[in-house]
Amino acid sequence: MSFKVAVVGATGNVGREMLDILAERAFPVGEVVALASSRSVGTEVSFGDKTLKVRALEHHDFSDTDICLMSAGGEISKEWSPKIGAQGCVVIDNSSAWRTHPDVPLIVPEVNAAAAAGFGKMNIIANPNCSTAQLVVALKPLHDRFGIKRVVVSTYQSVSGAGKEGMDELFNQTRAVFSAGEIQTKKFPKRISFNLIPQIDVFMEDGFTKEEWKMVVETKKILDPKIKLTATCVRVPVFIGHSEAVNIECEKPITADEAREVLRSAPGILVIDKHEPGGYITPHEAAGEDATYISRIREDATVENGLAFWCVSDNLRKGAALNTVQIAEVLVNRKLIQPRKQAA
Ligand code: 11C
Repeated sequence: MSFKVAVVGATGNVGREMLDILAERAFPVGEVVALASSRSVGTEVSFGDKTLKVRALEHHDFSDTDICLMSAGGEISKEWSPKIGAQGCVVIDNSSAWRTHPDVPLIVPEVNAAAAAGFGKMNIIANPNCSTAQLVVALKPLHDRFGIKRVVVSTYQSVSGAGKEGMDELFNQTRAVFSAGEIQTKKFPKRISFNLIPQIDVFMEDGFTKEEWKMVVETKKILDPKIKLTATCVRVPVFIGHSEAVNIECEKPITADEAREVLRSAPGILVIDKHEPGGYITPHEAAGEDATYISRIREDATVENGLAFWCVSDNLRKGAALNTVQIAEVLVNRKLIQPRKQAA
């Protein structure tokens, strides 16, 4: 059994990762179509050992495409995902456009795979924000065992979360520092090279940023609406890999050893936690990997049943492309979709 899969936004950071991950994980594809806006038509992208020529989204007929992996930004998704879904193709969307819609499941397969079955009203499934995805992978096993009441999280987010322009800005500013050139600031609100910025996305009325708000509402939708969460999201001069310092308060007593054991046997997680210099994971080591890494696990005695830990993952993979492909795997493995056109 094989599926026709379209990747929209195929020339972007995440779109290219989606193609790589489909090939790496041997997703059962009969045909893969790389799509983007008309200005990228003809650009070549890799899919395993093949090269695909990018075609125009607006000219693609989705009536025999089974799955569309969409990573083209919120505005394109708002316009196109419902149209593609109406043609019977299931859209797995990486943007924030549909995440809070009541008829759209928001899925992290290690946490709430069963909810994917609810895609039928719109044929759209949403992929969460990168900073939420790795957090809920870590919280889920702890919540199941100890009942998390409150989470305080501070993020250290890489520039690739802001796309290729964000990566270029860090590179160009760093080069300018060493060559006494002019530091130009375009993508980020302040200089990012040799600096950090306590603002990701726009400010909301209550003083939190939209990135911080997303972490709250998405964690509630994916994991448990009763969990209280407060976040401070910070951009750091790292190319790939988001890091998070997490404090949780639980209903039941929790020890660091118990938490380590629970996390070690949970899907998608690798615990690297030696109490010695370097005995933890940094974003540099997580880049290019699939796991969510947990380190620095320790009891937090300042609150009842408290625990602190450090959580790192590749934001382009688990935070975006990998999670999207894993959702497609859930659809196939749970037989929630069938190929519309049988291979000859
Ligand atoms: C960042 N987390 O690091 C953002 C990027 O809602 O999918 C992803 C935004 C989103 O800038």
